Amino acid sequence: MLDLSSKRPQVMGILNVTPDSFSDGGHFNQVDKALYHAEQLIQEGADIIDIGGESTRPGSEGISVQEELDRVMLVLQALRSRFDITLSVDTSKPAVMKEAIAAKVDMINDIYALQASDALAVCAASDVSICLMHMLGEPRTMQHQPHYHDVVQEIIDFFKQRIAVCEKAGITVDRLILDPGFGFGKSLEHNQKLLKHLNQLQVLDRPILAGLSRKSMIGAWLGNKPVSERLHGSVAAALLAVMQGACIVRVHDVAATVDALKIAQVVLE
Ligand code: 9MG
Repeated sequence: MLDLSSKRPQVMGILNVTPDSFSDGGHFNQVDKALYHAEQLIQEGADIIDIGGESTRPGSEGISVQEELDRVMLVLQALRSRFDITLSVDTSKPAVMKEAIAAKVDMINDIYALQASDALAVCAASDVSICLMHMLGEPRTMQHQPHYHDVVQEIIDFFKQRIAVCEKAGITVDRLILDPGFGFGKSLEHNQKLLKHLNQLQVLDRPILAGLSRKSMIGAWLGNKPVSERLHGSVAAALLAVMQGACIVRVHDVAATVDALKIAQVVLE
């Protein structure tokens, strides 16, 4: 389970282990490349590493259980044996959750908030922390005209319901971390409203995780900048999320985010 007793916000470094994540002309195998990247994230000050084998980008198609296990498990096992760091696996598949839990993962990060059948049972039989994320629809179609009457309130209602379902399944509330799912079935306006009013999620009395790093809304808010030019905007968004009560920020650019959060801590303490 995650230790969130530190007053400092935690930085979760993103470790994508999808085939397109590392391109080096084929000099190293995928596991070595992932380990090298993880080591960099740790040196830059990451508190948590989030390992993901399946793309969740808008429009992306899913992969099979076996494919995801092949991508994630060797990396998870190697990281567990080499580094003393909190490890999370980003998955929605109960079979992957089960294997990751057996390999001593600390947290399951589920963009489907344990809605796959068996996901609740698999997590209930363990003591890992669980990040429940809100998403409207599924990655393939989620950006097709998402609609809410009140995006913040509807996300709060969704979490109230998911927390009740988790508790009924035997998952104690102290294991839950909540994430409003920036960019997951949300328009630019929804994302803006959500970031501005993120502190309202504190009514749920659970730690909040926010992931805005390099996402398309950052590019749009900067006047349509490509992914390669979204660093500064991503850092600003992470800082805003923390100032609105987020305890964990999920980011690609760990060093820059850690520095920005240190400044906030010194000044706002
Ligand atoms: C896997 N993944 C991609 N974006 C994410 C986000 O914003 N939050 C969480 N929890 N997972 C994410």
